[in-house]
Amino acid sequence: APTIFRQDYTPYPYRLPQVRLEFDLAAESARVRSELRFESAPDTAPGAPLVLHGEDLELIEVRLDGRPLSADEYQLTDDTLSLVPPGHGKPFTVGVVSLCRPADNTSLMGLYVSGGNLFTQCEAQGFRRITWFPDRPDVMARFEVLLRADPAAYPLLLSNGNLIEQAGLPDGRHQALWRDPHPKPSYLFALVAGDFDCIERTVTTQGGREALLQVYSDKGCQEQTRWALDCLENALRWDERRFGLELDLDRFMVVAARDFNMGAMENKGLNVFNAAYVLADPDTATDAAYRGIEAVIGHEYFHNWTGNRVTCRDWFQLSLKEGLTVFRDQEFSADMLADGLPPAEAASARAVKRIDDVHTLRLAQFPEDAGPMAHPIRPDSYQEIGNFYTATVYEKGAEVIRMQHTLLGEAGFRAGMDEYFRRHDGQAVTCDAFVDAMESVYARQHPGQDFTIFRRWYAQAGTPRVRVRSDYDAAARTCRITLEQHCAPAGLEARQSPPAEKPPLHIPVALGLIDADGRPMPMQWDGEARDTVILELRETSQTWTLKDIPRAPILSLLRGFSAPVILETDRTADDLALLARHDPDPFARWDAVQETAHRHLQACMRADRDGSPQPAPDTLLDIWRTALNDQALSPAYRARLLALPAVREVIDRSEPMDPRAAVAAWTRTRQALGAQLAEAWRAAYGALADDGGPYSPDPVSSGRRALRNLALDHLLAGQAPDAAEQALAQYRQARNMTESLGALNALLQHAPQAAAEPLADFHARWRQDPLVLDRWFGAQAGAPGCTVAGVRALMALPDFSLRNPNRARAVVFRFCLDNPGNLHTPEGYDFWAEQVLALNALNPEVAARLSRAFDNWARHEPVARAGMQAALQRVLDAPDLSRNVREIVSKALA
Ligand code: BAL
Ligand code: ZN
Repeated sequence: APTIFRQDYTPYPYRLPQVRLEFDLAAESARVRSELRFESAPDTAPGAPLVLHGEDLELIEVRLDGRPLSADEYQLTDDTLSLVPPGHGKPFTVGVVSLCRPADNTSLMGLYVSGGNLFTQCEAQGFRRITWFPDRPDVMARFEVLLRADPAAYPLLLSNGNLIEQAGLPDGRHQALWRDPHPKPSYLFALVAGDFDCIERTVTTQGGREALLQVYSDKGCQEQTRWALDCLENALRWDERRFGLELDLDRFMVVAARDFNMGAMENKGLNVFNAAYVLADPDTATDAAYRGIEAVIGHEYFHNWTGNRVTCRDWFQLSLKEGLTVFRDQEFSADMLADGLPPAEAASARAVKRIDDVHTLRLAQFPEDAGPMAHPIRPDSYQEIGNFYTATVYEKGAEVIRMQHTLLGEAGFRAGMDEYFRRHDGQAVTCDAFVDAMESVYARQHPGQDFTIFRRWYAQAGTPRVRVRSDYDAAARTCRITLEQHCAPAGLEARQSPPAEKPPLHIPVALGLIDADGRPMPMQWDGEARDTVILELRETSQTWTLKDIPRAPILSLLRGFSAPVILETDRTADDLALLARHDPDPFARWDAVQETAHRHLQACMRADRDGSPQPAPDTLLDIWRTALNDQALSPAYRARLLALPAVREVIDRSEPMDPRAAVAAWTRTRQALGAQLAEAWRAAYGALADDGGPYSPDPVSSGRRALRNLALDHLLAGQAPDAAEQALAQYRQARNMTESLGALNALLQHAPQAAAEPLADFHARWRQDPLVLDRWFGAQAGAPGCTVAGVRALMALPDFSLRNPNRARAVVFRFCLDNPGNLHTPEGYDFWAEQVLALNALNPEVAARLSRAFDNWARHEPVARAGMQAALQRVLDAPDLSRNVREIVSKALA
């Protein structure tokens, strides 16, 4: 497949102010008639060729200004339709009639069938599977859309914008005309046709506009959409409050689809959602699912400004909207968690969200940045843009926005956002346009300084490492702190010869000091005493001297995770233990516990390898015991402090990566933490019992459930005598899905023989509910007792289908990502290759995601490395490989 380069961008030669589309919809075949009204762009040479994109379409007719064109008046390739417009420089109209086949579309890109209804997914390049079009984000048009269909099969006909009219037709069908007042690129187009339940609410925006909010779902699911509607209104209010951004539509619709490749899609005024991010009630959704819905509803809603009103010039700029919108949804979730709590508890609630987000970044993005697919948040090239909806573009992109927030402060960031919209509302722009707006504020705040160095975050791949040295001078009462940065060539950078130059980045490092008794030590900074200061590292190495420091300090570094970097420090185990008990910054405190756990786990793996005795987890035990018993800490926060790093993180840290050794070390450590703290776990389990009130997903009660489930898990891990009975009792008495699933998971992890009965009960109870059944599948596929034979048995069940992405994720992905002990076997490698190829034939986007599981094969120990390499080669050698999968595996093997 050809590689597309960011540097090759050229503007589209025509403007497209107005588009009219007519759809004759049926599942087998949809006929689309388009009328595209073009104008020459300012620099267009007369008669410049007009190129439209199309994929898997049957072309019926092409017209130019109403005149049908003969086949020799246009050129058709596999994916383009080109013609030479009249050279008179005046507006002209191109009309195309074509057919697509929704029922045959298993890729879930373009127009497809799900649960008997019709949906579209157009980002990034799905619109070209619907009709011939300049399918690129910098071509923005006003859309008028007429939908016609059989009212029995498709009683509801939805598209973007406002419903203008609806009527019956003489042939028994009906039609609906929609007009979107806002110009938009084709990737934001949507149509939905089918039979749905709907709940709705009218709200008045800050500026006095009445808007109708609606949530559509499968028949019978209405009661499960109330939380989503509440979240939507909360998102609308939050964006008004925090950013002064108002809904610009009379109507905002969310529709749940059972089959969806991603989480959701921000189509203008008609968001289409994976049902997993819409449907929730206490019986069927966990606390985490409630929070996930809030985050995704917020995310898509916030795109209405950051993405839709100001969109991307080209797909290399994806992080312009995604990094920024992830940052916004993270802040929304944090504010919702903290809402109404007293200040100290609010800070802890926000920290819990920050911890979860950083955990995700380390789990998904750090390995990406260390592998063959590493790319800057603004990539320079791609073969298939669908492969670049990555943790780097999204999560690291959000960190890059967050650093700008840190450097500017809340008020400065808000001023930068205001400036961004003032300059670019209604435009398709680059990441630089955003940084320019932020820089204009920063330069006012810091005369003589700019973001020249900061911009390198958009251009460099790889996770930077920051080495920290400190030197206390008791006589002078000074502490010198030296920060040194380094970022190894990553991804394509590493393949350049000579390797790419990587000049230093602008890295904000939040620093606090505590003394040997755990007390904060304020620092003199800008003429005032501060507990936390931001060191702005801009050079390869820089030193700061802190004055009036009365005692030797212990450094609390990267507070709040102020930059997406890896720290290298000479902090001792004692320093970390002190921070783990006393750091007033809740993020840094959690990180000190994580670092202590990591050090222990790596020591266990080393001991295994050397055949020496296993180290005792004494320090970790002490820290955990203190945290577990510390009633001053919220249960939600304690649940984070007491979570071991995920096995995948432990694998990622080992050199060479050794999955089976990491699983062994992790399992033994959890067992020890369970057994040796059994009394404390039992006390916590008892104290955190449900108070019998009605279910609420609020942070306090969900925090209690999280810690209680963790206690149960550790009691079982430590083989406490009555733990399995306790889990069975919890399952039987559960009053919500968080409790049921907590019990089921704990049993499957540690006492699988006792899990048979609740598993059968769960299946009998929930087999009609696809999202809950996904939980049943997922819990089993991720359990240590699930071998390749086990996962194949799950796939042989009649409830299993590879065509439904959620089900594929629950079983195949869950096994390949969360069951390293069983994946890393010869049968596991065969299984992975087989599933990548099976998915490749159905759904290239989903297949490509699974193919990423072996990204870091070359960093593994020899046996795993050879097995993964052979499996990758088997995939690469297979016929009919999609562009998506080919890009991933060929880069992995390059
Ligand atoms: N734009 C694709 C889905 C999302 O990030 O919201
Ligand atoms: Zn997004």
